[in-house]
Amino acid sequence: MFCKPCAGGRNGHIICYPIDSSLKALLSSLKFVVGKPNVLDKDRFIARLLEIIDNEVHTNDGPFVRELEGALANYLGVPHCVAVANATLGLELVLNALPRKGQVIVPSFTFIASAHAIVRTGHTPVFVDVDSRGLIDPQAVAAAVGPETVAILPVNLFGLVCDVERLSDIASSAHARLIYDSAHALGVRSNGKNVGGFGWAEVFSLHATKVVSGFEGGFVTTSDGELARVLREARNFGFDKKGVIVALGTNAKMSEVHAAMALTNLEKIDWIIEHNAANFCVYQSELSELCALIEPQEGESSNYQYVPVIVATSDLRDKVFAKLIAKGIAAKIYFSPGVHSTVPYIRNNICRSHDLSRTIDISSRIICLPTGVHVDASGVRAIAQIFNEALL
Ligand code: T4K
Repeated sequence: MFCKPCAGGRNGHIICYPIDSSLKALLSSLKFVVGKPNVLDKDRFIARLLEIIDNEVHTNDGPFVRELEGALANYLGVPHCVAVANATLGLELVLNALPRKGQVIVPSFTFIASAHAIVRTGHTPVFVDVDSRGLIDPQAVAAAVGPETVAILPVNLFGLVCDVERLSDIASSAHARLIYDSAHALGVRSNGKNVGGFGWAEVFSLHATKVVSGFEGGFVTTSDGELARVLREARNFGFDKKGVIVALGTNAKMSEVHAAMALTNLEKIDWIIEHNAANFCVYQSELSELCALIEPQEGESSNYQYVPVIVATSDLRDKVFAKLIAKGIAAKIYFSPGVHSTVPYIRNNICRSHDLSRTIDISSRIICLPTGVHVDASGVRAIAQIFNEALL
């Protein structure tokens, strides 16, 4: 038994679950796992791998990276797609491209990377609260914008979509850039429009746990050609097309192996989303009325890669989590605590200036249940049964 200080649990709270230091050992001991990678065509990936070896181009804007960028731009209907090593670096590159340093408004209820990227690029995060589904609250954003605001960074959490219209209006009147953290939202649509086409830029993750895995990886979409050029230079140490150093760049390039994996899985995205959607329907019908599944709203279509559920109290949430783990079901507590109350933010006094009561409440009661290609309807029923029993 390994006690992990709160990847899952309230601030300062400790939950014990059977984790070995090796992920392999963990996975073999568990039946259903939040974040188990979706991989559907191993042969096609291996064929591409052999091609990479024969090509002798392993990285540095190779043919698979270009093919992936083209395929993603086409799938999302966006003019520019820039592949990067991961979404965290994608966020950093976009934030570095802002015309000046200042405040960036961000929800506290998010993965830590959304906020770290802001701080690591010399900006100051201003944490605001979320709505009842855990998405940034536009009213809170409107109250928080000011002369120091350089950007608003909403998060399309769990493959749900923020209120893009209101956020766009607020950003334009505040002369602030709108940068979406869409790490969870590949394949998601809002009122017929693909996520990827909103704001100044959107940043997606291709991490192993996401709907489309590239092992690791990410990409930025934008309709701003100048931003796309800056990002391409910045991901490659600051070299321009002619090989001249024109910027203080970094190494955020995607390798050919990562691109080949992402491309192979992207070819199956429709199938994966249909499968996740079917699992979600079973969760909807099987989960007890004593909890609330966070669902897409009318006009929204999710990729259903996350199954977030709000439980009545934090004690009950912890009880359900422990019971699931004991039964070999690796649920996850995404996200707790809110970023504003994690150690580095408290230590550096970047905590809370605005009301974050919904963040505190949701993060103490949320739990995410397994889905993905390794879970089918009978698996969902088994998970729901254990979940429901633990609620009683
Ligand atoms: N913005 C948002 C809103 C995000 O959620 C994220 C990342 C980012 C930005 C940054 O994206 P990247 O820079 O990563 O591209 C995981 C992921 O590491 C992270 O990518 C993700 N969000 C976050 C929500 O989840 P952890 O700490 O939960 O990772 P870990 O290792 O516990 O894995 C989660 C589960 O997945 C486990 O139950 C085991 C399973 N798993 C994981 C891996 C890596 C597997 O079965 N196989 C695997 O290879 O953060």
